[in-house]
Amino acid sequence: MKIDVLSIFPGYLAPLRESLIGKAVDRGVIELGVHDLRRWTYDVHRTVDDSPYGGGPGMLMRAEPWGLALDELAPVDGPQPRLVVPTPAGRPFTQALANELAAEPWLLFACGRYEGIDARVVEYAADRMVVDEVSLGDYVLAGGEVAVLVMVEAIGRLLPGVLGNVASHEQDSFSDGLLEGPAYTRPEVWRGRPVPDVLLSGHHAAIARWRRDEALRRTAARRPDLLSAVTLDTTDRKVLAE
Ligand code: 6GU
Repeated sequence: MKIDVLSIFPGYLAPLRESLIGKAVDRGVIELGVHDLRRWTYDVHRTVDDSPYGGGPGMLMRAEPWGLALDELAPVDGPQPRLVVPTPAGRPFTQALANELAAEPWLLFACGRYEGIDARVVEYAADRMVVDEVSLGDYVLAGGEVAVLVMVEAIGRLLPGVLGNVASHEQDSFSDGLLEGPAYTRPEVWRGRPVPDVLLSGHHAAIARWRRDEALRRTAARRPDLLSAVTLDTTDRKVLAE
């Protein structure tokens, strides 16, 4: 997968060269390009922002550098990326959207400051590429860069060969619509706290049932909104009624 990122703070994207995603970049599974938007400014001060028409606080990003950058990275007569624009005004970033984006051959992330980018940039891009304005949640970040780190990590770990253990996708929180319950490793007793007996029993069906019960209880306690989308059988309902 090709991933390009446009930002006025390219250094903010350095963590994409570390750890799991960094290894995928080193191995060529992800072809990463991080680009300084100021490369497409031509005034002496390399200006990327200006005050909003109609007044109001803060600054907006000017359309001009964005237009030039998009035209150079994705020429109009060539293949087009899917453009992802992080913004608190976007649609929610979910595991389902991560799965969908992981199936794309080419993603281009456009990082703006939170007051945003001149609205004509997204309109202009949408004439030739699929554009998603995406939000991580109901809070405001100072810019899109950290959101891109989050999204690229969520997407990158889904790419074939990036995670060592492919089966672990199927056990992720959200893959069955529930939060994952607690997990334990050695020692069997730590500071007086034992691992739940069932996990040492070797009884695989009982372990699976216990894990489901814990996932159900945790989801009911922390994210009851998720339960309406989950198919619950009689056993599940009994556990939740306890
Ligand atoms: Cl994706 N971007 C910014 N700038 N702020 C956010 C966000 C994204 N999601 C929540 N807040």
